[in-house]
Amino acid sequence: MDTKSIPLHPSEVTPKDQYLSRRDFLKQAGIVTAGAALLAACGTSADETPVTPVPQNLSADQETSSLFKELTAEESILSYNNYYEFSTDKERVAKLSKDFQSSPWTIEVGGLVNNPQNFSIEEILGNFSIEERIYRMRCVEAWSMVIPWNGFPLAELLKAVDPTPDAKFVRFETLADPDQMPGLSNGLYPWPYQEGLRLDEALNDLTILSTGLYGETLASQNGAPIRLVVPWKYGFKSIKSIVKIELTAEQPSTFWEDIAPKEYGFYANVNPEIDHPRWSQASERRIGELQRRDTLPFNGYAEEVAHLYEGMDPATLY
Ligand SMILES: Nc1nc2c(c(=O)[nH]1)N[C@H]1C(S)=C(S)[C@@H](COP(=O)(O)O)O[C@H]1N2
Ligand SMILES: [Mo]
Repeated sequence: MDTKSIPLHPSEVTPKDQYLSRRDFLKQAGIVTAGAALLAACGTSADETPVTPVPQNLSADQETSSLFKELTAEESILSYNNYYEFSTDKERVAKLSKDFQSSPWTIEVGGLVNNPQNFSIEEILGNFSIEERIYRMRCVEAWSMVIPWNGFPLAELLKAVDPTPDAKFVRFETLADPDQMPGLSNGLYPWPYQEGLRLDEALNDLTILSTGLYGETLASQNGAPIRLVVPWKYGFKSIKSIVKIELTAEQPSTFWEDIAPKEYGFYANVNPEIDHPRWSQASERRIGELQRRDTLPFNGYAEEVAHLYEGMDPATLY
């Protein structure tokens, strides 16, 4: 994928137009990679200065440039959130998570690995190179966004801990701190929030750990300081504020499958043809747009991931 850009770590919140002009500035300074420069050249950028493309995968670039035009406003990404540890009310999460302590932070990575490690967030930012990935995000509730994440492939972190041949799945866990997370007092939910991927899904290049979006450090409501992003699956797979990653031999339990196994499965691949028992998944409401859009198989990433499920019954992949 040529969606990579340079690491960006500004601290203040920047609206979308400033983000776009900052990208332009970086392009003029000659410090964006070819993929990002090309998408700025054919995207919505005000500066139409031609750039010299280098040979690369054109279909990936065309894809990226069309998504660039669809970016959801940063304000919406920061104010409409699912994060049940804080609230089930999407519009209250930002306020309730305002004082969340995401530093110091350690992620424990272990289980079936030869080299278990605890990483501080500073070690993660220092050891892995942060790229930009513009991805669609499709919630199982049938709304969607397009988000410019900053992060790095989960595969890089997994390589560092060296999974043993017995490792077949990856399990993730969110912090569960009742002093900071008022939603945890709801004892109906099986805290801590946990998620899982098959190892080959976790190693796919589309799967990232994100530490920011719109070039800014990740906000609490989006899962600071580090969260998973798996763009071909419903949003609930993209677990926030991760404290633990464990390689396992067995398929792990997941938060939503525990609660309602007939409604939310382990795979949760976006599929417009498999309806949720209580609503259709054929179309979606893109936040910031008036008309609904058709939902795409694998959320538009079939080319990259459909091969992972060859021979499996799609009815088991909801
Ligand atoms: N720990 C945790 N992770 C979570 C959730 C949650 O409630 N708790 N909600 C999920 C759901 S349903 C969605 S759609 C996305 C929303 O991510 P966003 O608020 O950053 O857009 O986060 C996912 N990750
Ligand atoms: Mo969701």
